[in-house]
Amino acid sequence: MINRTLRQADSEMARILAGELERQKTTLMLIPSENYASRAVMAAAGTIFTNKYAEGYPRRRYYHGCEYYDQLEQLAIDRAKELFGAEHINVQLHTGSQANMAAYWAMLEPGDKLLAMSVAQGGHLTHGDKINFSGVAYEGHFYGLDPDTDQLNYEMIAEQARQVRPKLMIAGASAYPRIIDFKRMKEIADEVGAYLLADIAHIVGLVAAEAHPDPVPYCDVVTSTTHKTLRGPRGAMIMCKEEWGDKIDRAVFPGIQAGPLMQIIAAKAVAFKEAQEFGFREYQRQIIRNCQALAASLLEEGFTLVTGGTDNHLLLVDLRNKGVTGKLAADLMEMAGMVVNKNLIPGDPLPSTETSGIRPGTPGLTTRGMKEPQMHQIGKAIARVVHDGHDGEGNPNEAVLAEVRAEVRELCAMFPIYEDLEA
Ligand code: DSN
Repeated sequence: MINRTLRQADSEMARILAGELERQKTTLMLIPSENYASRAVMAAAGTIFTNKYAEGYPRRRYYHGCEYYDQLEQLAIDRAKELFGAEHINVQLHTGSQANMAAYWAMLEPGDKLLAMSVAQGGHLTHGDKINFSGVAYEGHFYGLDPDTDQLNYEMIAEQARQVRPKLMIAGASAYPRIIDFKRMKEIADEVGAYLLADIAHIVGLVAAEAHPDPVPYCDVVTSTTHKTLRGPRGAMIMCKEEWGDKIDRAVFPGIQAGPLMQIIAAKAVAFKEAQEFGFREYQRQIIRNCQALAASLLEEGFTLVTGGTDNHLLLVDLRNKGVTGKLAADLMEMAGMVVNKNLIPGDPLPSTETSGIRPGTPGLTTRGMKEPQMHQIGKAIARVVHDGHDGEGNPNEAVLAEVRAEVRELCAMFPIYEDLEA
C-alpha cells in the first residue's frame, strides 16, 4: 500500500492536484504573500522526513533515531543565521501566526500592553486584534498612518507610545507599500522602555537581499514566514538576540508546539541556500522594480495608489474613483485569470468582506521571469477588467473578461512555471 503513487492511491486527490497545477500554470499570481516554491524546495517538503517525530532541538531530542533530523535542522539554523546575521534562530514554527504567538509567550505576561499597526491601516490580526488570540491574551493598542500621507509617522507613533507605555512594540505590516524605519522604531521603543518585535513575514526576502532596511540589529525579536518573498515552503521562523534564545525556544517547544514538521524544516534549509545563491538578490530587486512598473502603468490608467506608489513588493490600489469595490474587482480579475486580494484601504468605509481596494504584488510574477514590459501589459489588463469587465451594476462582461483571460494565458505560456511537473 505505501508504494503506490498519489494517482494510484487516490485518483480523486490527483484530479484536484492536476486542476490546481493547471490553474497555477495559466493564471497570474498577483497576491503579494504568495510565490512559486522551487522544485528543490517542494522535493524536500515531500520527503520521508515526514515520517519522524523530533520533539526538542538538535542533540536535545525527546525521540530516538534523530541523527539526520539533528543534521537537517542544524543546517537550516546555520544557513538562516548566515543569511540574516541573527544571533539565534528557531526554524520550527509552522506559521507566521504561531511565530508571533510564541514570541509573545516568551516576552509578555497575559494582559500586558502591545502597540502595533492596526489591521484597518495595514497591520496583521496577530498584532493584538480583538478577534485574535493576541487581542484576548494581551491588551492591544494601535497606531495608524498619517492621514495626510497614508504613511507611518514616527512622531505620531512616539507620542502614542508615550501615552500607552506598551511592554512590546511591533513593527511590521501586511499591506503597507513603503519602507519601515526599524531604527526609528527602536529609538521609540527605547524611549518608553518597550521591547521591539519586527514581523517581516512579507518583506523577508527583500531584507535577506538588502533591498529593504534590516530589522535584525534593532529588534529583540524578528518573526517571519518562509513562503512569501523568501520563496520557501509554507512555514515560519523566529530570529532573536542571544539573550532571548532560551525563552523563545521554550515558548515554541514545549510552549505552543510539540512535533516539528521536519520535512518542512528541510525545505526551509533548501530555501535558505537558494536565498544565498547568485541571482536571489537580483530577483528581490526586480520584484521592487516590477512593482514600481506596475504602479506606473496603473497610474497611467487613472488608478489611485495609496501613498502614490511603492518601495516594496506590493501596491495598495484605492478603487473608489473607479466605482467598483475591492471584492468586485478581485472577482472580475479572477475570471480573467489574474488572482489578487481585495484589501481595506486606510479609512475604508466598507467592511473587510467588501473593501474599497485591491493589494497586487509582484513576487510570483517576478519568479516567472517577468520584467517591466510585462508589468506594463498587466497594468493595462487590470485597467481593462476594472473599466470594461462589468456592466456598472456588478455583472461581469463575459466577452471582455474572456479576451483578457486569453491574453493572460498567452503571457503565462511565454513565462512558464513547473513545465515538466506532473500532477
Ligand atoms: N497571509 C497574510 C497576508 O496575505 O498578508 C495574512 O495572514
